[in-house]
Amino acid sequence: MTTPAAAAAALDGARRVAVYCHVRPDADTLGSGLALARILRSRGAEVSVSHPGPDLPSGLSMLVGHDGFSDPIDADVAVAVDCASSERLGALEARFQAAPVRVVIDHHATNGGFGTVDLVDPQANCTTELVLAVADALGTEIDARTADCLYAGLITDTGSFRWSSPSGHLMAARLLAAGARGRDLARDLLDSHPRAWFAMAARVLASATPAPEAFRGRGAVYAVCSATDRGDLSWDAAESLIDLLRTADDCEVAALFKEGAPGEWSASLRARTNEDVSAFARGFGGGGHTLAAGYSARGTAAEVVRAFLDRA
Ligand SMILES: [Mn+2]
Repeated sequence: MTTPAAAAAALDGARRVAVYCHVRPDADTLGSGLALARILRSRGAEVSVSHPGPDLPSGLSMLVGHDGFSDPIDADVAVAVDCASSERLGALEARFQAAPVRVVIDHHATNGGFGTVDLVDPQANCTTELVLAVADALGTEIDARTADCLYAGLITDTGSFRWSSPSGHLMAARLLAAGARGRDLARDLLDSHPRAWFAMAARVLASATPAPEAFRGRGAVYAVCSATDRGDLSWDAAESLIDLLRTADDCEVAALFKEGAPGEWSASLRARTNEDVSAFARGFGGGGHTLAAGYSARGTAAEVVRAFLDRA
């Protein structure tokens, strides 16, 4: 795996750059993509930022501003941000792979590299930390709006600094000093829900079921958010529920099964101390971090839960 300087060298002088974010985009992938675009545009490049959808999660309007997202341009250099594997690019995967130079910027431990230049550092708190390192290697100043984008990935991926390394706190200080709107971003990204969310959250959390034998007796708790549970709420409405489920103090692992289109599920896994849920998720074709991982599954809720319990 390469250094920020090597990624910067691949981007230095590129005239047309297509930046790609991952499917079911979160604040880290979108903040990374938007920040990198601002950095490269300030150097005169033409840059597109794209994501495979479904659509933008809520709370990001402050970041998107006038910059926005578009279809990928034909580029000299393609960049994938926060994607643990090329499959995470969804419908945009082939488009990314067609670029002559492909830069991967990511912090997932399960990322084996799928670019011609792979900047993959599992020690990084978030992908935006690596984007900042690339900007520094390019010698580009971080303006206030770019700082917003970078800060968005940092607060969300560190659980509001609960599990940040020292470098994450230093990065936060630097971004806030550069003009990042920390309070507003925390409110929009972490502390905002439509009123209908409360009833949905109550239903899903009330369905939480313990599996004390799972993970060699360390215990798991799981809950299901079906498309019916979600109702008219947007696809990302259930994303934050895993942060409530994982507070169960008698279970090492928390699992949340979220239905997108009927029969299509994404599973979020969290471990409280040291169970390697990324290894578990890899068994289902997924990946992530040691204590936070996920995978996709198909079937009925009962089938998806049964498959999980059979291996847990
Ligand atoms: Mn991330």
